[in-house]
Amino acid sequence: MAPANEETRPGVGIVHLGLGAFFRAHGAVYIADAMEASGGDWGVLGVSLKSSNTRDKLKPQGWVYTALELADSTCKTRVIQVLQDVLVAPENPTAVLAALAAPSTKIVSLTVTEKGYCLNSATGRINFSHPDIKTDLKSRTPVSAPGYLMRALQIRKEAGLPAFSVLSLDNLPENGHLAKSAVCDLARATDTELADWIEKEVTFPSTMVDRIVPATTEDVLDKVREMTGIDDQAAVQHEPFRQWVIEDNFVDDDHPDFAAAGATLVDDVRLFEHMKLRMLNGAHSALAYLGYLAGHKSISDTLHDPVFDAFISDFWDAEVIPALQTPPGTNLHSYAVDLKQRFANTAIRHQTWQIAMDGSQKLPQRILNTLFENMDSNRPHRRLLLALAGWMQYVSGLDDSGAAIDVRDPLSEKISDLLDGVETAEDRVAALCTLEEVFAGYPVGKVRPQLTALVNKLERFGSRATIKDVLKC
Ligand code: CS2
Repeated sequence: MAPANEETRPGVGIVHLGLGAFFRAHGAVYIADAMEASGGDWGVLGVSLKSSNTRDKLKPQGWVYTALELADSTCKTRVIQVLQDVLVAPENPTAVLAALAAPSTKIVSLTVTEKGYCLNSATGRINFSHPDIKTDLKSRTPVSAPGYLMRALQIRKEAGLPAFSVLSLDNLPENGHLAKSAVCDLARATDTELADWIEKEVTFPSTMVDRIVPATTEDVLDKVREMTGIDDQAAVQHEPFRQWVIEDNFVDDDHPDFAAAGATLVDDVRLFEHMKLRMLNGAHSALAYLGYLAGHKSISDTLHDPVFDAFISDFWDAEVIPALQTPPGTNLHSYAVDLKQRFANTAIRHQTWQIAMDGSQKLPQRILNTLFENMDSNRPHRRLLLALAGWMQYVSGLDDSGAAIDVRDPLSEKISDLLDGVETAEDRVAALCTLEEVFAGYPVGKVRPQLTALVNKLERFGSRATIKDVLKC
């Protein structure tokens, strides 16, 4: 692909940590639109914190790539040119720190996934026993995202440079506040003056991000080749829908013209985040676990199964919507109708195993908060319990046909140790309920008998039959 003309390239104003497909198909597209509408030096320097794969694919293409938009019966391509360079942190941490500390860097954005914040999920504070955090406390060469942010801010403070804004695009409730906790906790344990400076000078706007972006597959690369004649190894796929609600809280009010790109700037994103995390992501996780157990490969396959279609409408109407406050300008019932259409998009093959990954990091904000709020308020919560039982059955390692499941989760070792030699559904549920990282702070003991009954049914009769049973009552 042809790299953009040197003379028209914008300067770098944003450093992005975690250059996965989601950012390339969502945040980068908003930034491209904002620059097209209103200009500005908002070019992005991407940083991969772990592997060199993305850099290796993008480099020969001059950092330019194709975004493939897939709807049921139409598809479009668009060339995205906002990236100006890509660094691989473990190869050159000094260059990453220099980019973060550059006076031209106004925003550092993040898609490092839930586990990348290195937080203790029960407290929302940094996990000081995390191996990356232990390293970051000892060395000036960081490895974690909070470590890079803290060290870069230390360099900026020492050099008398202004702070930057930290913009999280991860699916976490109040992601800005969590990013702030991670960075400030680490700073406080390193240098209290730095921690005070960060608290005063750095802003951490929370954002709600939404676009379905499954991992790129060979089929996507083939489709792009067929449509454009270009062999683009770094192409990304996405659905037509996109949404970004951003807390309007930037250092010096300096940011791309996000509003011109269609994002919504608000004083408080919490209601939007709750709606999205609990309705979209909660349903995604429920469908991923229960659908996978039933043998469904993708979310659209799962939703085209009438049992799951009925289940998910009921899940929203009976248990999720009643626990939500409506964000301004939104109708939760229409939101559910639109979500179902988005999930049913047959051109998007969002794999159930992909969404099922990292469940220990996702369950609290997607399922558990709603479940235990409903229990507290005497509202129905059996469908949410079934989603949780689905996760328990999934991590136990066998699907409905008896095939082994490859469980990918930062706690997978701990989970398999807990389940080692455990025979009955009752004992499995009891063992999993001891996972502090997932259940601390939730009265999980109170739902253990119901959970056990559901896991038992899942094991004996399979996911579809158990859903039917839950829908009857
Ligand atoms: C999904 C999300 O992988 C997952 O866990 O639920 O990536 C989801 O597709 C996005 O949040 C949609 O905005």
